[in-house]
Amino acid sequence: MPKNTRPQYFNVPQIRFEGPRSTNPLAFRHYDPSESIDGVTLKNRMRFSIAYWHSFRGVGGDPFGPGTIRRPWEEGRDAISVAKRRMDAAFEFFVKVEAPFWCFHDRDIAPEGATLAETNRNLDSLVAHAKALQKATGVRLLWGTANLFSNRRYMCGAATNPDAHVFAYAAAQVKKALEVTQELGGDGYTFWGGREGYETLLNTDMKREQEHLARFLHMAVAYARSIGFKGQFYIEPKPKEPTKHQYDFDVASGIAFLRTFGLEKHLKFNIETNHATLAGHSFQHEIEVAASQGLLGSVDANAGDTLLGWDTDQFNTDVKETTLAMVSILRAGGLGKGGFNFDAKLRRPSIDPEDLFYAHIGGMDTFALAFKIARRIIADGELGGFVADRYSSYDSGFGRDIEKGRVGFRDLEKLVLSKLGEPVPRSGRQEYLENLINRYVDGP
Ligand code: XLS
Ligand code: NI
Ligand code: NI
Repeated sequence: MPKNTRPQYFNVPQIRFEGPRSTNPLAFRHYDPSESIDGVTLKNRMRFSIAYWHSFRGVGGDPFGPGTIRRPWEEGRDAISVAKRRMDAAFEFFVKVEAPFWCFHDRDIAPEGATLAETNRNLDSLVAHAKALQKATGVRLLWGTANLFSNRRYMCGAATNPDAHVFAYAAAQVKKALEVTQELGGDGYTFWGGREGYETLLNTDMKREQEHLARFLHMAVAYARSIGFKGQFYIEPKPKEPTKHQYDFDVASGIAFLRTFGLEKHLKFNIETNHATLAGHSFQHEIEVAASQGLLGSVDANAGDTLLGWDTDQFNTDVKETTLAMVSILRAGGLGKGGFNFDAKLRRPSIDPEDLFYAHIGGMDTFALAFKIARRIIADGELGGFVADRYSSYDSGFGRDIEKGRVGFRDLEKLVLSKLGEPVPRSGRQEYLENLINRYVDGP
């Protein structure tokens, strides 16, 4: 990456890889961006991305009080020049932590104006600024998206709003967001449900709302293709929050939704760890469900808190959780045009600019280490071999006939009565396998 010649906003040096023994808190221990593994550098393999909304718009506010985080570049009266300075700071950060990608919502980067036309003009001026910064630094856009949930007009949803006027407004907003994503060379575009869900069925026509959401997605895909956008579309499931019941509850219900409305050819899943756990699933479970249908797309790399029932969006430092997820990701052939986007935020008392560095260094190191461990687990073959052996009765004979649909209940009854008799139970060896995983996680 070319040297950043702009004014420096962070009093932190370029973060370097120093190896697992390093005790420098401002160094990578596992993420060596230039390390080539299986012919691909870690930088190109992990495709780490910084989420603009959390790291450059989040100020630590919660329902009990306003933000605690104050950044020097936020001072000033002219919203557009503040937005530009903020973006300069953001790109300095991306370069310093060697993140090759970023992600943003339209409204993260530019303020809304009094009319949609004015809002679009504001966005255009920040997109021009972003384009120059991308060119100067080599940082690219992993995916774009639109904020269809903060403004009051979207209080009852965007595509699922009972008022067609709001649907139309959201369509106009997403049209522009797609153009902007295309302009910045984005590799993808994400639809997270936002307020697409409901609080009470007393005032909701659920069937109609779901049909409207599907119609909206078809329109978005058609428009994007018409302007030559070749990126991947993602749907990001979440079971609850902000609405009590979100329509994209989890990957399984998302698959049913996509298939019902003929959208499965156009969208894959962007899976967020914290959304998985809020839905009562593990991160790995959601990845497996998507991968089993060839619909694994990208990852919002964060973690929830098992003791709290909301979307805490923390940086993930759990090597075991990420390793298991990574095993499933690698077996599925990786993320393709997707990446690991740190949709994660600092805790409210983590108010210093350095905290942004510690947070991302920890997240990057954890996922890079998980990748290396998962790769060894797969290469050694013991785990995979165990599972293959467990299902081997389906590889030949009547087991194969079952899988191929060559036998029915009559044949199988005959077989059991005449030949097979009582099955011999075999241990599932869960504890043995848990120890096996620990050997990799704790081991050299
Ligand atoms: C919120 C979502 C959101 C999406 C992008 O819970 O995770 O941040 O990733 O709109
Ligand atoms: Ni997310
Ligand atoms: Ni989240």
